[in-house]
Formats: sequence, structure tokens, C-alpha cells
Amino acid sequence: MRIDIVTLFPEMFEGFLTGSLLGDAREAGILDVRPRNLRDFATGRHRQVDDRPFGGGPGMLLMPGPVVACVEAVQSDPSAAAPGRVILLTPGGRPLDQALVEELAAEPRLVLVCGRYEGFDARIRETLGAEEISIGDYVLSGGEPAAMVVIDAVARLVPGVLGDERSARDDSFSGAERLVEGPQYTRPREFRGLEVPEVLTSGDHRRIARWRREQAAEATRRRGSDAEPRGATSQPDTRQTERSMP
Ligand code: 6GU
Repeated sequence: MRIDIVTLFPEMFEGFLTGSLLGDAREAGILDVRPRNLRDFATGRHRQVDDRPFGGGPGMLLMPGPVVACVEAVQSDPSAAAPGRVILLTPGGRPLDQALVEELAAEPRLVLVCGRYEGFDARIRETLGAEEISIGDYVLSGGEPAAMVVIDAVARLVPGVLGDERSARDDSFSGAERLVEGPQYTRPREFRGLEVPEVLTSGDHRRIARWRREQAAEATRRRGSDAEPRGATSQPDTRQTERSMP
């Protein structure tokens, strides 16, 4: 899988991409992740990439010229087979969930564009046929941490990236049931007076499987069923229904 990242801060990705999971996958040739510096596509004496919004308002917007030029340069790289699915990371985008992560993991190539300032000129999305993704209802100062979240979640579903394929399949939120995982324990058997539940050390695999299913169902109920936000079923919903994010 190939992932290109368009960003004003390529150095933010250095530690992330050389860390254990992604570093190993890149070395093994399973994942090819390439940050590209948007500033290289700025024009003019001041290497400008952002400007004030027409009509007034706070902050600065990424200009269409440099972003479109950078994405088009990245897409025309003959070493990549597909042009890639172009994704703008912005708080007003489609919320990321595991179903979307699974969809993205099936793509041969992604181009992730990190926003800065107040966002993107609207013609960027139009020109590139891009989609927009958000990682949650809060505002980050830039799309870079969101791109890392997307890459982490997607990469671990790419075959060969995780050592043990079963661990991705058994995760919370994967598969049809969307159960939250129940509690798990490792050594020691007793920690500060807290014992590992007897069933887990019993060696009775049917009992263990049943206990785990019950615990997962209970954890799912406590969280607010079906992977809804915490408390969504136990309290009247007073959150705003309109997305009021920038
Ligand atoms: Cl993708 N970008 C920014 N700037 N803030 C966010 C976000 C993205 N997702 C949630 N908040």
C-alpha cells in the first residue's frame, strides 16, 4: 500500500514513521509512506501557501494553487500504480470509524492532505475530487495528528503489518458485532491484592470463552451500546445536532 502525505510539517512524521509497527512494515516493503512538503509548491518571493478568507473572518486558508500542484505532482509519480484516493483532513469531514478504516485499508493508494490554519479554500476539494475526513468532534491546530491516526488505524489492517492477523480481527469495533473488549489480564496473578479472575487460569476454554463474551457484552452496555459515544443511551442527548465545527 502506498500513502502520500501533503503537509507543511513533514518532520512531524519522522518519529511516527520509524516507530516499531510502521517502521517494520516500511522496511519489509509492505507499506510505502511518503511525506511531501507543501512549501515546495509555494510560489512567489514569500513562498506563500495561505491567505485571508474573502468576505472576512478569522485565520488563514490554504490557497488552492500550492495544494493542487503538490497533490498533482504526487499523483503523477510514475512509481505508483494508482492516482490514489485524495483525502483532506479537516474537522468538518466525515467522522472516522472502523468501517471507514476498513474501506481505506482496501485501497491501493491514499493521498492525505493535512490542513493548517482555518482550513482549505473550497476549490481544492472540488478540483481534486477529494473527500474530507475528521477524527472526532474537537479542533486540532492542524491535520497532521489526524493523518497519523488514519495511517495507524489503516496500516494495522494491511496484510502482513501486524505479526498476528487474529489480533486485528478480534479488536473492539471490528467485525459485525461492534462489541467493546472486556478486561484482560497478564502476569502477575496477584497485584496489590487484586487477583486475576479464577476462570482465566482454570484451563477450561469453553468457560473462558463464555466469560469473555459476557464481559464484552457488559463493557459494551456500560459504554453505551453499539459503539455510540459514552453515555449516549443513559442520558438525554443535549449535544448539538448540527456540526458546529469549522
Ligand atoms: Cl482531521 N483536523 C483538524 N484540524 N482538527 C480535527 C480533525 C482534523 N479531526 C478532528 N479535529
